[in-house]
Amino acid sequence: MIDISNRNSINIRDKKVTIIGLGLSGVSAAKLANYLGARVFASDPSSKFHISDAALNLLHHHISCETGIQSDKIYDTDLWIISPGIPADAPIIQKAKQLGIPIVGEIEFASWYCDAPIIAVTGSNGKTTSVHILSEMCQSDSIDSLMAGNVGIPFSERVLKDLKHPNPKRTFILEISSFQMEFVKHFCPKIALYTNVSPDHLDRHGSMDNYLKMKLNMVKNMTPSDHIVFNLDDPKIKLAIEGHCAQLVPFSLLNQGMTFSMNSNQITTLTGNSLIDVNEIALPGKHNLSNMLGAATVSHLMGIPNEHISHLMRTFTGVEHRLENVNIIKGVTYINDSKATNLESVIVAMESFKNPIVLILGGRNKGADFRLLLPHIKSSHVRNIISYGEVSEHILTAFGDAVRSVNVTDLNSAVKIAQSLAVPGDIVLLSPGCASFDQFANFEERGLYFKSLVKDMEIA
Ligand code: UMA
Ligand code: ADP
Repeated sequence: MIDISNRNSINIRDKKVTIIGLGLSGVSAAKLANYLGARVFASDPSSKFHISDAALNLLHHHISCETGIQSDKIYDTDLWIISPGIPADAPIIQKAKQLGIPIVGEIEFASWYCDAPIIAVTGSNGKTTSVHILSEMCQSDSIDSLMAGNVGIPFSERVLKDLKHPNPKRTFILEISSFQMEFVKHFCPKIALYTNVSPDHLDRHGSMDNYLKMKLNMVKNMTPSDHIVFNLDDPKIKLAIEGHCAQLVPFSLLNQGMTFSMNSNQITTLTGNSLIDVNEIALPGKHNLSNMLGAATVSHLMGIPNEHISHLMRTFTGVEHRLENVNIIKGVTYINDSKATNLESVIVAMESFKNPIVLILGGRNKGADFRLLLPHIKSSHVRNIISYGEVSEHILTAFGDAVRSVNVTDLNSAVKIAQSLAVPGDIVLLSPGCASFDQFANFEERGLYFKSLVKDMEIA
C-alpha cells in the first residue's frame, strides 16, 4: 500500500492505483496518475455509452480499464481514487477499507500535486455563481485564476495541465461539494468561502449533521495563516466554524463593520467609502448580493483593488441555468432556474420577483420536506404551482389545499399548463427544487429542454 500519511513524501510511481468511476473525475484522475508514473486501472460497473467512450479514451493513453462489470481486480491495488458520485457507505468501499486500501477522493489526490494557492468555495447554494464571480474578480497582473472542481472541470485535469505547463501566477478557484469531501486527508485551501448551509443531499449523507461534517472537512487542515470567509447571516455556519484556528472573516447583508458592509443602497468599505450603489449591480436577487459580498471579501484578501471589484459587480451578468432570463413571450417572462435543486434556492428564486409567478417544481426528491416552502409561497408572489415528475404526488400531498397546484407527468406538459395559466406581466419560473435524474441526465439537460420548449413557443 502507498503510505499517504505525509503529503510531502507520497510517491505513486510504479504503484498500482485504482480509479473507481469513469465519469469526469475518474478519467482526469486516471490521466494524472498515469502521467505521474503509476500503474493505473480504472473500473466502472456502468456500460453506458459515455462510460465505454471514456474507457476507450483511457486505453489510447495505455491505461487499462473495465466497464460494465466491477471485478475483484479493483482490490489488487496500492491506492484507490474514488469519484464523488460514489457514497462512502457503498459496499465496495466498506470492503476496500477492511482490506486496508488507502482511499482518497479526486480533489484530495489532485491537491497533492498542486502548490498553487487554492480558494475553495462551498455551501448549499451559490457555489457556482461565486466561483464564476471570483475567477473574474481575482484576475490581475500577478494572479492568473482558474476555476475547477464541482463546477464541471475536474481539478485533476487542471493540475495535469499546469504540471505540463507551469504557471507561477496560478491561483485555483475550486467549487467543492459535500460529496468531494468524504475522503480528505491533506487538502488545505489558502482561503475557504462558505456561502450558506441548508438541508441538501440528505439522501446521501443521512442527516444534516453528517452533511455539515463533510462541508467542514474542507477546512480541517487550515492553519492560523489561512482565512475562512463566511456568511455571518447563516447561524449554522457561524456556529460550525466558531473557534477554528484559521482567521475568520465574516461577510453579511445585515451587520456593519465588515470588509464590505451594506449602508442603505450602498456597499461601503471599512473606511466608510462607497464601493458601489446596489442598483448598479447587474445580478438580480438578495442572494446574489450576498454572493457578491462573499466574493468581494475573498478578492480583498487576495489584494484585488476596490475599483476592479466594483467593476466586476457592475458587469457580471450571471451563469446559465441560474435565474436565467430566457425570453418574454406575449408579455410573459420565462425564467430558467434549473440549477435550483434544493428548497433554499427555490425560496430565493420566488423572492427575487415582484410580479405574479407560475412556479414549476419537479424531478427527483432528495429528501426535502416541501411543506417548508408554504410560508414563502404565501409571502411571495407565487400564484400557481405546477409539479411534475417523480416528486409530483409527494408535493401535492405536502401542499394539500394550501396553494393552487396541479400535477403532471413531465416538464413538457408542465410548461404547456404554465403557458395556459400565465397572463401578460406574469413570470413562468422553472425552479424545480429537486434533482433532475428522474427524467434528465443532469440539470443542464433539463434547463436546455425548458429553453427549447420556450423557443418552440416563439415559433408557434
Ligand atoms: N459510479 C460507480 N459506483 C457508484 C456510483 C457511481 O462506479 O456507486 C460511477 C458511475 O457509473 C459513473 C461514475 O461513477 O459512471 C460517475 O462519477 P460521478 O458521479 O462521481 O461523476 P463525475 O462525472 O466524475 O462528476 C463529478 C461530479 N458529480 C457528482 O458529484 C455526482 C460533478 O458534479 C463534477 O462537476 C465533476 O465530478 C468534476 O469535478 C456534478 C454534480 O451533480 C455537477 N454535483 C453535485 C451537485 O452539485 O449537487 C454534488
Ligand atoms: P450551487 O453551485 O451551490 O448549486 P449556484 O450558484 O449554481 O449554486 O446556484 C444554484 C441555485 O441556488 C440557483 O437556483 C440560484 O439562483 C440559487 N442561489 C444562488 N446563490 C444563492 C444563495 N447565496 N442562497 C440561496 N440560493 C442561491
